[in-house]
Amino acid sequence: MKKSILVLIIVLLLGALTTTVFAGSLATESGDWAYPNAPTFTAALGSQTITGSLGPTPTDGQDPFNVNIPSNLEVTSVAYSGPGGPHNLVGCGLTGTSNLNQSFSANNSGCQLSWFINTNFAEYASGWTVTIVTQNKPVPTDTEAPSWSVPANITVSATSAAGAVVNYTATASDNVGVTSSSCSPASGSTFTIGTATVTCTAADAAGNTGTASFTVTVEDTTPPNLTMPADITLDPTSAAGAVVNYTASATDNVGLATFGCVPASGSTFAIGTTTVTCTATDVAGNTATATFTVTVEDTTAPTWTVPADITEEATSASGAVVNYTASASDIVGVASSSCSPVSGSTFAIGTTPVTCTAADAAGNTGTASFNVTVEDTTAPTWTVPADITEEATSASGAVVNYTASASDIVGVASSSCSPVSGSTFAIGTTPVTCTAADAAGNTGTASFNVTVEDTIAPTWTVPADISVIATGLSGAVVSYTATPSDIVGATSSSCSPASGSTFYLGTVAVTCTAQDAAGNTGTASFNVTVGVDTGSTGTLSQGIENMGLPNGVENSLVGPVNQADRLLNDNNPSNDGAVCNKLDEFLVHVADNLAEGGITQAQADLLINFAHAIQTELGC
Ligand SMILES: [Ca+2]
Ligand SMILES: [Ca+2]
Ligand SMILES: [Ca+2]
Ligand SMILES: [Ca+2]
Repeated sequence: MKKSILVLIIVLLLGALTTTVFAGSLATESGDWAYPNAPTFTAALGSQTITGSLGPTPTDGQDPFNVNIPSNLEVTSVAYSGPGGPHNLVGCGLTGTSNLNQSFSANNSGCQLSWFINTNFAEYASGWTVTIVTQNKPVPTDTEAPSWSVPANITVSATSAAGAVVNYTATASDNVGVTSSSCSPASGSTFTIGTATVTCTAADAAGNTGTASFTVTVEDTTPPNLTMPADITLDPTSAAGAVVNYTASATDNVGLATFGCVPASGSTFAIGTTTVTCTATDVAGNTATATFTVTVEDTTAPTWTVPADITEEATSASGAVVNYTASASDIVGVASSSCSPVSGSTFAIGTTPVTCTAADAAGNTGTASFNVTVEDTTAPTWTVPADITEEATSASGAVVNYTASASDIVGVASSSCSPVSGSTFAIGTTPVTCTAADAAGNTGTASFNVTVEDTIAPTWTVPADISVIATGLSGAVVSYTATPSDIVGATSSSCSPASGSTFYLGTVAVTCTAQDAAGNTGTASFNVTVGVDTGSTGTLSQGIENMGLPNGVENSLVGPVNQADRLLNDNNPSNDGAVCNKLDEFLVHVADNLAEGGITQAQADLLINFAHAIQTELGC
């Protein structure tokens, strides 16, 4: 449907009354304009704008034409000129009566004035005018102060140490109009912690003021926020546990009063799991706690201090008792420890590993080992006799027995001496050398001397004393047998006087001397006694005759001797004394002959001695 909007004419009247004229014409086209595309009319009225429009919906064959009247104006009259009419006017105090140039009472401000035109628009084609006269509404005497709508007391949580921004809505209203209004502190202000009073003041044009107040309380109801480390696990540094440092912190929206953790960072935490509890309190007394755990666990095995490999000398065939020191240590503590074989054990000859094992209370185990070597480096020793001196038992020397024994700490594997005991040792000094070996190849030797010597002098076998009767003036030849003997052997021997010698009257000792190679000298003796025949003087007389003396001498000497011999053999013992006399006589003759040179001194001596011997035997 096509429609035409005609020219809007605005008439401005100065003074108390203002006339507004809406004038126009409508298109002749039949039909209606569609709601809401109704034509709009606008006219300025002073600084205000009055708008009008054709209503949207035809009613009862009419369309409303609406004009909005500002509230500070009141309509005093309305006039319509133009085609149609009269038209029905409603609003702003009209009561539905249709007339023109209608006057209004003064209390119809802020209303909508409408009148209704016919829907036969063609009749308005020639133009029409609506004239509205208004006047400013009289200003009444205003004694009513503005009033406030304020919120109830407000309580909010602080959002920072500065407090909190608080928004609120406070509205002032007035029977006439609020000319100014404000609240302090304003909405959106930052309210500090605590309670503040907001005071609102409003004024109206008549100078009336209205106030209201309410309180804004900012309080800290938010507990501190705690930042905890992750749970901590570590090894102890001593039996007491470990010193653990950690970082825990707290923040608060307003401010912290206290913060602390138990146990504190830097404390010594015992082995096991300890819960650390941190507590923070803010200045408002809100408290927060948080926890984490510290686990101290021993994962480190004990360590050993063991000796270097040990080498010891065997003390018996079983080996040797070996003592050693090995100790285990652990950061926390050694629960058990031992070494095998234990110190003080008897270690066999050879190399034996010693293994030490220790455990801590956490079950960690540590081991170490070292070797113990027992060896035999000691040679066998000998017990040999002192040098032996024995007497030769034959020219070959002597059989010599001795005792020599070898011993070894571990054991003698072989031993021998040379020459062996029981050997025949030659005269002289013979070294005996003994050698022994042990299983380890160590050899020990010793030696001593065996000396076989001849200290025994030769002995003699001599006859018993020998008595013989002189066979001549010189005595008698005596033979005997004397035999030396020596264990080893006599190297020289002789008897003196020798057998076969002529022994003179009387007793002579025969001395025999023998020597062996060792220089030992053996002697023996026996007596050889040459006596005279007491029954005859024949030997004397024969001796004289054997001297070959001149006859006279011989006769003078033989005469008494023969007489004596007759006296001896006359079987008359009473004549024996005469024998002595005859021998004395003989001696006189000897002396005489000697003196006369008939015989030599030597001859005389022979004769004298022989005669004396007979006398002695006879007991003269
Ligand atoms: Ca807080
Ligand atoms: Ca440990
Ligand atoms: Ca040995
Ligand atoms: Ca000898």
